[in-house]
Amino acid sequence: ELSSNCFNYGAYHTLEAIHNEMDNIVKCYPHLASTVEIGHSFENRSMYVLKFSTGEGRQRPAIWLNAGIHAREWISPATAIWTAKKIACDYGKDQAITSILKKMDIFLLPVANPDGYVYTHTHNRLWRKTRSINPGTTCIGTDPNRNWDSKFGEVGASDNPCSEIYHGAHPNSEMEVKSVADFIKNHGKFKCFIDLHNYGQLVMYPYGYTTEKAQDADELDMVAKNTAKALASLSGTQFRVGPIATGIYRASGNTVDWAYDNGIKYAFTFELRDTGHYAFTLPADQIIPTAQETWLGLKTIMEYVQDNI
Ligand code: PAY
Ligand code: ZN
Repeated sequence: ELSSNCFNYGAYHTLEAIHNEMDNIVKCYPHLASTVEIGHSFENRSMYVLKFSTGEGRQRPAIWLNAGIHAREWISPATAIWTAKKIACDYGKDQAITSILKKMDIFLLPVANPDGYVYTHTHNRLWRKTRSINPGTTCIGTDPNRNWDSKFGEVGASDNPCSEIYHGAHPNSEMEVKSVADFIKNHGKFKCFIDLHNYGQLVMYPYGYTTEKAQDADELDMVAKNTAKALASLSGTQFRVGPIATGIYRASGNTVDWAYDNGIKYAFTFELRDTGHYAFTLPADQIIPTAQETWLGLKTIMEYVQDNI
């Protein structure tokens, strides 16, 4: 059922193809799905979001699924677009997603860094950052996962525009980051934010900017452990669990720390397959298995959120 049209979910796609497939999903499921353009990138590409909602009028509590903030992490947008189709197909059939969508809306941004993503197709497969111009240097781009307004410019971010972890000139200097932050603040009812990266096989939660425990760390750790368990149940893929700062390294100004410090308690970041063998160039034959196992993890979090808000 996941290949009912010509889009091949088991292949990596260009930005244009992903945006087209988002439109197709809306055409096939007009009562469930719609698109929202939340802004534009530095090079004026669309920040294109799929909204899944069964509620009329009234603004429901919501979940944000974020993917492709790092350009080279291709498995992230590929998993996201598969997930979009899965949500659409399973609504009304699968009890869990049906009941989640009775209470909450889901917003999914498959390519949060469209300029970088295009650049990985046209110039450099391993580009990570945005493509914004930095005054006074020929080095291009900011790390959008260091550009959020949460302990901006502290540990684990660089003030050197040539660095892969350059934090940018100021918080939200990247239009891509600002678009998401503004949309979420204006909406006001987001309860969950999940950011998809690779690689490493980890389910993490705040904080990245400090090794001090977040107030809800015990609860988030429990949810993350259940998420990793659900994920492994499909084909045994092992995910480690912990806060970002100790699970991987310290990273200030990151996405989910910002979400958490802005009242979105259920903030998680996934590092999808693998553990480093193929790393960013995960073969396409792993897209569907990765998306399928990730889906079990995402559903675990979303069901928990539904029951606890
Ligand atoms: O997922 O937010 C997170 C943790 C911090 C990530 C970061 O921005 O540095 C971790 C890296 C990522 O997915 O971007 C890990 C990968 C393997 C990398 O590029 O080092
Ligand atoms: Zn990343």
